[in-house]
This record gives sequence, structure tokens and C-alpha cells, in this order.
Amino acid sequence: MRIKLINPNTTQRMTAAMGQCARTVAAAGTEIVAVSPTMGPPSIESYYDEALATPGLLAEVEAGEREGFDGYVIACFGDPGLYAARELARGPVVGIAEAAMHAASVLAPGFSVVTTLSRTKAMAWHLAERYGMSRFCRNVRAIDVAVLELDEPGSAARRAIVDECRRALDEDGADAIVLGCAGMTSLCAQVEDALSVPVVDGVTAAVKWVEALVALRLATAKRGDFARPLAKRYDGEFAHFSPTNAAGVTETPPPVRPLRYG
Ligand code: 5HY
Repeated sequence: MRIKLINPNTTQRMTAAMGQCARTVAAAGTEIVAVSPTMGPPSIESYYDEALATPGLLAEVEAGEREGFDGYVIACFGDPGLYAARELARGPVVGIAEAAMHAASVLAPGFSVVTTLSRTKAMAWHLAERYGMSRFCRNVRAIDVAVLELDEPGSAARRAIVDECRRALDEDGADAIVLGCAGMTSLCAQVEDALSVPVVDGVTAAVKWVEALVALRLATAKRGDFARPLAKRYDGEFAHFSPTNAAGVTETPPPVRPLRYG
């Protein structure tokens, strides 16, 4: 099977690191192709970044459909564009936050999320609520290290993550940790060794979830909310994002002419 792992930010070294971690857990016969959009933010650390990363992400999903991918991982902890991606894809689409939270929820009565910037903590709380994970999520913490500093040589990120995790275990009533950034995927084993509790990395959790669903021959329900978007012609810079119908045609309804009286 072929899984497309999409890092919605444009930083290739992060994409390569995620792809490498994903391949360490992928089953024999599962091909992982890790990509980033060519347009958009180099890191996603705000609602604005997330909004502007989504078009490039969706372009990669649409391309993946043409390329025949069996499933997709959205490798950013905000799970940007997840439901829109499910409208475009036939196979399963899993976000790393959703995967990590669900995995942690069956490993411990409660987990804490440790993410990068404090300003993105509310995003994680919103996702826990959306995914029905509020009863398991004990807290969302941040180390206030920028996403692109996580893997810098000599970065204090690993130590900061371990220290924040220790506070989570001591103060939050959490018995497991969810790493709240795709950029932490390479640090997961080191953090888990330091803590001796389950530390869940969403990148690898999402890969195995997609792999399991494809192996079960389960795909996205293409009716209701996740049916393909209605065909229509988009204007301006987004014209090439125009949704097409099954025949591949962008239909434009006839212009509504104003009623004339008298
Ligand atoms: C991520 N940003 O996983 C998120 C982390 C965050 O560029 N990749 C990013 O803080 O939401």
C-alpha cells in the first residue's frame, strides 16, 4: 500500500525527518511518501499560518488522488484541513493530533499534551473537544520553543520537553503524554526513555492507523459530509482549486438575472 504523509508546512528537513520516523514503523509492503506543499508557511504556529497552509495541503491530497495513494496522514498537530481533505480523498485521512489523542486514551486514564508555543494551546484543547477526548485530556502545556528550533543543533528542546512532561505527570494527574508537534517525532523515544510512561507521537500513530484501516479495506465514507465538494468555478488565484464533478467538469450555474417588473 502507499501512504502519503503530508507535512503542511514547507520545511523540507522536517518533512524528511517525519518520513524517516514513519518508515521505522511502517509494515513491509507499506510505502511512505513524505511531502510538503511548495507554497505556504515554513512553520504553523497560529490560526493564520494554519489557514494559509491549508490550500497547499489540499493540493497535495488532490495530487495524491491522481497518483493513486491509499491513504493520507496530515502531519501537523493542528490537523489543518482534515475534513476538507476527507472530502477529496477516497482512502482514509488521519490527523496526527486525532491519532495521538486516541492512542493515549486507551493507554492511560488521562494524558497531557506538550506542544511548542503557548499561543497554540487553545487549538489543542479545541481538537480534544472536537474528537471527544476532553474527558481524557488533563492539560495542554507548551515549552515555548518555536517549531523550527526543535531540531536545531544544541537545541534545549529535548530537555524542555522532558521537564514539561515531568510537571505534567506530577501536577496534571496525567499518566501518558501526547507530543503536540510533528517536529517532535524524532525525540519521542528519548523522551519516553526519560519518563517511563507512554509518550505518543502522532506521526507514527497516524501512520499505523491509516495502515490498519487500509489493510481492513476501510475507506472514507463518500456520502454526506465527506462526499466530494460540489462542482463550481472558483475565481481569481484559486481558479485551479475549482471542484469538479465525477465527469471532471467544473459546472457553473447560469447567472441569476434580476427580475424586471413593469
Ligand atoms: C506542527 N506546527 O506539528 C505544528 C505544531 C504546533 O509547523 N507543525 C507545525 O505547534 O501546532
